[in-house]
Amino acid sequence: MIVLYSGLTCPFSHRCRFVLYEKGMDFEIKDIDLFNKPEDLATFNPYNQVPVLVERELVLYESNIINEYIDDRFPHPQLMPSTPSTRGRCRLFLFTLEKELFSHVHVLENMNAAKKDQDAAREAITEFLLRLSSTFPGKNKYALGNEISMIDVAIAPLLWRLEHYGIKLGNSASVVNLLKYGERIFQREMFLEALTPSEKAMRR
Ligand SMILES: N[C@@H](CCC(=O)N[C@@H](CS)C(=O)NCC(=O)O)C(=O)O
Repeated sequence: MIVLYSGLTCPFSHRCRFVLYEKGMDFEIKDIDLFNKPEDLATFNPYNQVPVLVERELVLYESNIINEYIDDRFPHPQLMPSTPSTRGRCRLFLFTLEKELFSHVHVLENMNAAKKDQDAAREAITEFLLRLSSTFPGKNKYALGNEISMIDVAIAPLLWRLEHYGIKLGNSASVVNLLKYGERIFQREMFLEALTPSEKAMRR
């Protein structure tokens, strides 16, 4: 059985929990207290971070890598696109999200980060989301069309946390469209199932 070592408020763990629930197979989630990490975490992940997936001999870390593995192993519903070129584009977009958004999310998740660094992170996330919203998701229901994909999974934990992080995007038409897209993901039964109590408390 798949075991996921997961943080109670970690946006990266949130991605993996969401995928596990969407796939509807058997798994176990081990809630990890990041202020009191179990010793075996560092033996699984040299960076001593969650999420970590363990399945028999296989140990994986990095949320997007874990999620691609789960998607390969349990193909329904398929979250990565099916052709080599669309898969390539999807991976490139996932990379852009890590570079432009989640590098700053790391700062907001770091309790010891200086206030000026946290403010700069908020500003960088706001700027990128405003730019992104002019084309994304456009008229699509989800990022790649009518079906949920790995891109929706990757960005949803950030959209869920906007208020929690103190990020205000305003109410231009494109922002409203982006936020409605977020709501569409949040309404999925498995998105709600995958939330921890601490994550549920992030939005009223
Ligand atoms: N790039 C990693 C980021 C994982 C990450 O930053 N995890 C944080 C919690 S949200 C963590 O374990 N922090 C504990 C630490 O760095 O000591 C991923 O996508 O999985």
